[in-house]
Amino acid sequence: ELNNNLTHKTRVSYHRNADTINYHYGPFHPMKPFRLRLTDHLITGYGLHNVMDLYEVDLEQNNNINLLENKILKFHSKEYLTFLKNLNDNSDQENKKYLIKNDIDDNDCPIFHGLYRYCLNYTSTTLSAIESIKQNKSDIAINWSGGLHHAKKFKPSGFCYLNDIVIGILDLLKTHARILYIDIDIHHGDGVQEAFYLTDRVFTISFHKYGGYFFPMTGALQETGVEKGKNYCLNVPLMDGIKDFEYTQLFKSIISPLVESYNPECIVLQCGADSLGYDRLGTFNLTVKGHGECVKFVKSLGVPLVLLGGGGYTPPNVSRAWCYETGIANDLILREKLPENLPFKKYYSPDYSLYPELGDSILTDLNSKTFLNDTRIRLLEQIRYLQG
Ligand code: TV7
Ligand code: CA
Ligand code: ZN
Repeated sequence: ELNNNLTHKTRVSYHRNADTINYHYGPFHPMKPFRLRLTDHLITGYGLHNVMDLYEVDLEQNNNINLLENKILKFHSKEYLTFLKNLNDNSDQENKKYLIKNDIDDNDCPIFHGLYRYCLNYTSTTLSAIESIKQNKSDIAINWSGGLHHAKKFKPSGFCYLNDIVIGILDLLKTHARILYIDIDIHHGDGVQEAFYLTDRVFTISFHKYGGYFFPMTGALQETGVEKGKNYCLNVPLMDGIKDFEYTQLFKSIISPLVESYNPECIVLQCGADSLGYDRLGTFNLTVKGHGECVKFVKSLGVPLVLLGGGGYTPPNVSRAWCYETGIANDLILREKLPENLPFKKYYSPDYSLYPELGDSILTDLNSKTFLNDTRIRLLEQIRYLQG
């Protein structure tokens, strides 16, 4: 194997923005940017910041807001970007007009203080990660504040305002011919799928819960792309309660032949942590180790990799998963016992472990063996169309 981790350390870059963690969607809203603070404390607690290239993304120091806005406009409409930019200066009536006209759900996507700044922060941090891959400065580039996969051209959706993934991939397409996008958030990656539905240069695949009016209600097995993009999109609809073994087995058996056939020059992996057991919104039963095994497997393929965050609504578990996966990127196995002087340590009680067991109060696995097998067979059939 050419990409030999025994002789060459994986070059990992960690892209973060000190400001993003300070924003609030509102007191009852499940999306908590605070989970990024927990994640960063855990990562530095384990000393991982010492083994990676650190990029502190700072909008104030970056005098290229114009350049950033031009990249955003490669996907989002001018009208929508102007709306986001002027939110705080506009009258409430003007804002309400845009919300109604575009059927925006402002419970899911509230207008909170500093919203535009928050959006520029996570988007510029994803672009920073993309840039280090474009310039071949890293093998793996990480931005846990990104991965907001639902945002649409004209409007926010499902807690996502700017689609940093689409914006990032469009930028990466300048240097890379084929990009594979993998999404393990429990929700369907509809915004990213839609953006690249007509092209064969970006292959999108999402694993998600499907059925029973679960948001965003798209992502059926039958959605596989159109025109030039036909067969360059896959969906893996799943039911409640799927566990590590079944999920990782399905994941590997699909991703392996897919990468073999499509031969991507880069992989963008959205690591939404709401697929973990006990998530406040999710209904799967993955453990930190099971979720991380997907990341480990993708890393083992030896293709340049961008790791992004996404959903995740039980903050201590989100931080456990993303810290563990930062370790995986660096070929490090982290000890189970959490660091001694960890801020917010009480959030990790009673186990104070990086890999807590799920316990007995989990949801029943509704994915039968036959259902999973049928799903796998159909997906493998789709992948065979790729060879021509
Ligand atoms: C990537 N589920 C985003 C996932 C986006 C899910 C939804 C909520 C929710 C919103 C709240 C809230 C909530 C307990 C949960 C059909 C509706 C039902 C709004 C109340 N509590 C990602 C989006 C999803 C907002 N939306 O993939 C404020 O749950 O199901 C829906 C839509 C209409 C709107 N209502 C919910 O993980 C980052 N929202 C409490 C307060
Ligand atoms: Ca998904
Ligand atoms: Zn989600």
